[in-house]
Amino acid sequence: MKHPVSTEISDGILSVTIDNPPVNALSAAVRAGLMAAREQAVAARQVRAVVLAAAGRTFVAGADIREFNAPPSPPLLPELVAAIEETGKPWVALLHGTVLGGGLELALGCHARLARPGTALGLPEVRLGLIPGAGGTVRLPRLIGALPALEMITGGRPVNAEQAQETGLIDAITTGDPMAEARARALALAGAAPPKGLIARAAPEIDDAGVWDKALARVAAKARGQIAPVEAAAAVADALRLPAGAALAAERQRFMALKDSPQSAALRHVFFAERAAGKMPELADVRPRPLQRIGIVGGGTMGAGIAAACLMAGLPVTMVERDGALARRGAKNLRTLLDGSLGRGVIDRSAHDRALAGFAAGDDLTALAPSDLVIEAIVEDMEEKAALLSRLEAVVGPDTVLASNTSYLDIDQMSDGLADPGRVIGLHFFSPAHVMKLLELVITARARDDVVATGRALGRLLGKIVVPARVGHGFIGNRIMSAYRRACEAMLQDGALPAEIDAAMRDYGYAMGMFEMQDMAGLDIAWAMRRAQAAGSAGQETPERYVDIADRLCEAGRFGRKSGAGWYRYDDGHAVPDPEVSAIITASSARAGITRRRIGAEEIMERCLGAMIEAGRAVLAEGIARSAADIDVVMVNGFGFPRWRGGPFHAAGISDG
Ligand code: 3H9
Repeated sequence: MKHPVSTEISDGILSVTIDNPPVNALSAAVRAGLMAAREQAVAARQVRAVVLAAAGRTFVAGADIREFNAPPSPPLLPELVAAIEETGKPWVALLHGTVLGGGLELALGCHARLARPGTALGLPEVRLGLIPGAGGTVRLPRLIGALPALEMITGGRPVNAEQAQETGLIDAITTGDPMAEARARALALAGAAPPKGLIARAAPEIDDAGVWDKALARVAAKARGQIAPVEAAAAVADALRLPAGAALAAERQRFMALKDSPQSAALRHVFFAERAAGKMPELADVRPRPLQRIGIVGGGTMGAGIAAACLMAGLPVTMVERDGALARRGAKNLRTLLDGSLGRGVIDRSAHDRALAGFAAGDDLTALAPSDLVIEAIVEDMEEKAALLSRLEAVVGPDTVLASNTSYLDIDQMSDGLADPGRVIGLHFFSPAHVMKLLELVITARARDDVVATGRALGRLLGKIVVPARVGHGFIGNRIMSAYRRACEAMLQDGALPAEIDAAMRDYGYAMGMFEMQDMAGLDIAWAMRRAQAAGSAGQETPERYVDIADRLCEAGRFGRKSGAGWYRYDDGHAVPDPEVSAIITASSARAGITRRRIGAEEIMERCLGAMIEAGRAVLAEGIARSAADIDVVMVNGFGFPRWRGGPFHAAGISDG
């Protein structure tokens, strides 16, 4: 096998190239190769300076996460970085792609950093339940200052090349031939005196203790049960007050403890599960159909959200509504979403304007004729959707893929009346569709492989995490969500109150409890669906235990936040427990003949998780989901399950084995 690190000496410069696809992770072999290159730089008298670069799509994207399940093998990364720093000859890192984690720490061991345009740099370790473990918390503050370093290390968000240049993280962005510029910089640094590394610098002073304390408090408040961000902040604080050597040792200790923590194991599980989700070996040799123009029917929240997602990914969209007024409303909805994305800095002005320029809305279905893929996002009604698919089939070309965004309905039944049901798939987006990363790709019974591949290709173009599912009421996520919603409502009838269940879920790590979330989303749609189900139109099994509390709430006009009251009352926008709701709940218990009892937080979460696992097992047994890991990905990315708990199956200690 080719060695992942190669070297070449010319004109006094040792060029070191890392070539370890796909992302040049710092495996043991790469570390050994770099250590050997460092020895070569020391030993070879003609070498005056070193340029470190990487082949392929990126500079080093971090330590090799796959190695984290075993004890590290030498040379260790902190030792390598220190050795590079103390070579006695300057190293210049030439960066491109995503310079992350151990990759950035490696660059911080060098004596100068140049980045090609478009490079992103970050220390995302907290997202894996870790902190930088190779000197990042000690060197970065010495380079860019205490507060910017705290933000990068505890937030985990990468910065772009321009921001990196502003803070001094990189010395320059290359403008011409990057390698020539890096070589010139290396020779310029090669002088009589050995170059000083960042570790030799004094730690920065904190200018304003009040601001610093507030920043630390913000990290703790945002962590919501996660250890890594708090540990990361503590490591940066250590770096400011301890001698460098002691701070490095303290960082390493923290890193090693976190590496073996359940939180990091859970986050690493989700990292790999997300990447495995979209892998569909059966499609390995299947070419997706072209995707140049997307059609969307329906301009409500979902239709507009999907349109925004497509437009922001550079795909032109034609939206069709039932009449001109609705089309104008759809266009307005879309504009609001794009403006919001501009306001949040997700897109810049030119991307915003390009997105708008690629958009058309109207009330004529024939405008969808040139579309490569049409997504219906109309009202959740089988007959209406089935009729729409038939009308679409008459309008579009023979190769156009038709997709339904239904959340629950049987798409096989929906496409029964089509001449070519093999062109139909489900693309189940989550609201807001331009923000949420999850996409359930529903593979209908008759879908052709290239149609499925096209759905997956669209998901990837939109930057979604694509999880394949089969047809079944509520597919993966909503089926499981319904089960634990029922479990929560059963607990209300057994003795708990909404605020107790919500608090237990928040303590577990959810941003919001079940009932706060329902109030936010509105209770009326689910109510209408339950009534439709009761009337038999959705053809779904009835749960064994029906709890009527939500129905009573809706009958009392309590539809959630938007109506000023739901599971809570809203005073000045704040959720307040409402005695009226407690009365509705206790009356329901009495009607069901249940003696109410106190249900503790632990039991609440046990019953929630138990319901998720039971429904998840059914979803697996019926072949609707491929794996427990896929279910974990769905619940984390679509339903607020705390990522650092790894998803319900990981949390319950169940793996695909
Ligand atoms: C760290 O550095 C600790 C140090 O501080 C201290 C050490 C002592 N290792 O995401 P993609 C694989 S912690 C191993 O689909 P993209 C990935 O599994 C690390 N494998 O591509 C996939 O494999 P496969 C800090 C890795 O273009 C393939 O590469 N760094 C690693 O959408 C392609 O990945 C991070 O947390 C890795 N570090 O995104 C960065 N990274 O093809 C984590 C990726 O078999 N990585 N793979 O499924 C990322 O954020 C994204 O992968 C990246 C590329 C942005 C780099």
